[in-house]
Amino acid sequence: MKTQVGIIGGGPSGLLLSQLLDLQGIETVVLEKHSRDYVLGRIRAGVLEQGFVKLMHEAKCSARMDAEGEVHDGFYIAHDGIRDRVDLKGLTGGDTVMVYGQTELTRDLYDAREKMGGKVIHLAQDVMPYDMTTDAPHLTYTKDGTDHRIDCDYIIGADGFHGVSRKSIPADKITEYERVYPFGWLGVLSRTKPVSPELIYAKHKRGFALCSMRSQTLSRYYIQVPLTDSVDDWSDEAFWAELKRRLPPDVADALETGPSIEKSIAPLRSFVAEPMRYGNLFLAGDAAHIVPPTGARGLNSAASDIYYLYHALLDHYKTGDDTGLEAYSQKALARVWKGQRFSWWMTTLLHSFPQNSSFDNHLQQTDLEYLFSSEKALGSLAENYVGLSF
Ligand code: RFL
Ligand code: PHB
Repeated sequence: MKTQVGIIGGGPSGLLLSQLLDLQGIETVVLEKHSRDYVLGRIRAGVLEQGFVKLMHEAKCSARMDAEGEVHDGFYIAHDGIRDRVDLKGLTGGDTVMVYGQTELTRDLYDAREKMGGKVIHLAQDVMPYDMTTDAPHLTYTKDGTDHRIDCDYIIGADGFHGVSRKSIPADKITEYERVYPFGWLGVLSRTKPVSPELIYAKHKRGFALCSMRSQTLSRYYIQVPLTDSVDDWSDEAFWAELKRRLPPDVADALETGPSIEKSIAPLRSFVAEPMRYGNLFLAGDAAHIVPPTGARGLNSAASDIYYLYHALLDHYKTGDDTGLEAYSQKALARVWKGQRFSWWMTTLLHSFPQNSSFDNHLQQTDLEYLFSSEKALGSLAENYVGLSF
């Protein structure tokens, strides 16, 4: 098989790029290791910034998101038994975020690809990129016991943190920066009414907690847990009891509980690989960088990669101009690092760190007091949360 752009990974990054390029008449093939149901079964992001929403419009698959997604003008930070509101709209002069689940967004992208007859190959095993430093790179994979080869102009590594793309770059050609946090997030999805119309990020000495949602009948809650915990250690009852302990009393009293329909633990990690290009292999999204979910930046950082890559490939195919491709890594990384800084800061501000000294804890508390005493500090938080411009 031959195509122009071979994409490894059928998550949001790979599907969005494929959809955008196809709309411009540029051929793509997406190779996804798992089944469609498996990909849609992963419960991940919930908050999208405006830049992402605009890209979904450009990709012509925003109808359901526009109808069912919720626009949020702000969120709360709970601490010391109270809630302080971050007025995103007021602080940024009109910017908001969209609450729409990654599962639904991925489903919309799959549907859009299917409608256009896009090639998305599921259950593609042992995908490998070859000859990335030549003008004729190719991909190989196995499906149903048969070996396949795809020749392409460019390969896009959009296969997430554990994918094969980044790992296929020689170690001396890539630098990795990493911070691993000594805790994870235990997440629960439940068919209950969200406790608050806006998200609540809660700082508590027992650990961080987050009240989020997917719709007015579907709630998503998280609590900080030690890395040594497993899902089996947490019955639904234990989860709800611990969540309540970490919320202000009025919020805890209003919390509607119910059986979990999904429960999982995600470790927290900051990670960046530089550069995001090796010859004609370009990395995008979680394949190149990971953030702790505290600032809701992960999927949104992927969106800016896709934006830069889409325009760079468009320039190449439409006008023969390669300056966008040459500048891709540098441009994408400049924004990625700002997302890293913000996610690290939000994580540091709101979590309980087992190794912290009393001095560290004082600084953390002061950081929070400063935040809610300064419009400028709040403005900076809001500007980053709604997403810096691409
Ligand atoms: P994905 O979604 O990991 O998709 C990669 C795809 O590649 C496939 N794959 C392969 N395919 C072929 N061959 C191989 N060798 C392959 N290896 C892997 C995988 O099966 C998969 O389908 O990466 P992508 O597309 O870059 O998207 C990134 C986002 O998924 C991620 O950044 C966000 O989910 C992060 N995130 C959040 N981001 C936000 O912007 N806002 C949020 O509110 C938010 N909340 C979250 C989050 C992530 C979380 N977890 C579980 C890590 C909340 C959580 C709990
Ligand atoms: C979510 O709803 O899953 C979610 C929301 C905000 C975050 C992280 C996760 O910062």
